[in-house]
Amino acid sequence: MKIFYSEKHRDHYPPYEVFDGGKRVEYFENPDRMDKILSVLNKTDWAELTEPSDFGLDPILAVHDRDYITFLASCWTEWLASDPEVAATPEQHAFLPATFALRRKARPTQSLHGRGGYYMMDLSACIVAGTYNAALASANCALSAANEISKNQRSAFGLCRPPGHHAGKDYAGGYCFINNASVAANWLSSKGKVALLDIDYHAGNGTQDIFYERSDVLTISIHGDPDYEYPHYAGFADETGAGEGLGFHKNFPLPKATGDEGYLAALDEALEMIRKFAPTYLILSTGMDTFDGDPLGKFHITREGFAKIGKRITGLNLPTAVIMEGGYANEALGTNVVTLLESFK
Ligand code: SP5
Ligand code: ZN
Repeated sequence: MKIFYSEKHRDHYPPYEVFDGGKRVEYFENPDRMDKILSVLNKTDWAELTEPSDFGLDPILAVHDRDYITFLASCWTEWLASDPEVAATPEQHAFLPATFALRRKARPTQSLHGRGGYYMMDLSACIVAGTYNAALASANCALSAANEISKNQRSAFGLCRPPGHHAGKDYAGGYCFINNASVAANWLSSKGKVALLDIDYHAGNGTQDIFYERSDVLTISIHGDPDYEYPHYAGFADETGAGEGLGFHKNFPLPKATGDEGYLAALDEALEMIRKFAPTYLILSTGMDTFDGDPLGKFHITREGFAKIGKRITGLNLPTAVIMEGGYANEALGTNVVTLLESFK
């Protein structure tokens, strides 16, 4: 099985993020996550580590606003040039806005922080020097995996970092900048119907927004109920698509402490919807933060649970691009990812 991976993620390592209450904490979405996954993949005899191809900006701009991508591209250098304190100690800084474009008809104003608050939904998508190149490489890993399954391969894995499913058409958030899975799904959609199933612990708000009015890409997310969990404002059961896309989005908000059994019941419903939709391809947004003991999650999925999840999804018998999203219990992350992938290899 091809695993598309680029070392470019390493330079995207913000020195902190901001939690509720304004608390500065270490950046949970860290490069060590990839090392932990790679070390377990390298022990298997089926993981074929491959550099992604460069697809250029066109497939990314087919999903994201050009001005938003331009903001991502220049944010850090603009900030460095405008603030001597940042220029003196760049490694101690991360670009974040402190004012957000809430529910008003907002526009991205000229100033850098005016654009920041417009293009960012929270304080955990910190931009540093390596962020933009890491995000591009990450999107290329997803596109390369999509390309692989379009060429009759049963599966491929986009080992993407930074993750993508919280990023919308014109905003970053939740460690995500470019919505890798959506870019890949949109790219594949010219070749056939696509279902995108999101099994990250957090609701895939960005993916939901991007495809909300489309009927050619079915999007489904299984996650912690936004009533108690991040991203707080998307992922509710009554959000089912709009216009052409009505009926082509589905959320499964689940209660705190959901374990294997409750999770698999929701998964079975999701898989039934996918069978009825009869897509040509499946994109699997894969977060392992549903794991029992993940520092950012409240579910109790076990390692055996991940094996069952993988087995049931491969029961669809669809060419599948598995795309890495979240998962922060680093010590178990490699084993959990490989356990899930075992069904796809
Ligand atoms: C890709 C992905 O999984 N993004 C998740 C972003 C979550 N960011 C908000 C984290 C809020 C953490 N709440 C504190 C819990 C500490 N026990
Ligand atoms: Zn997550």
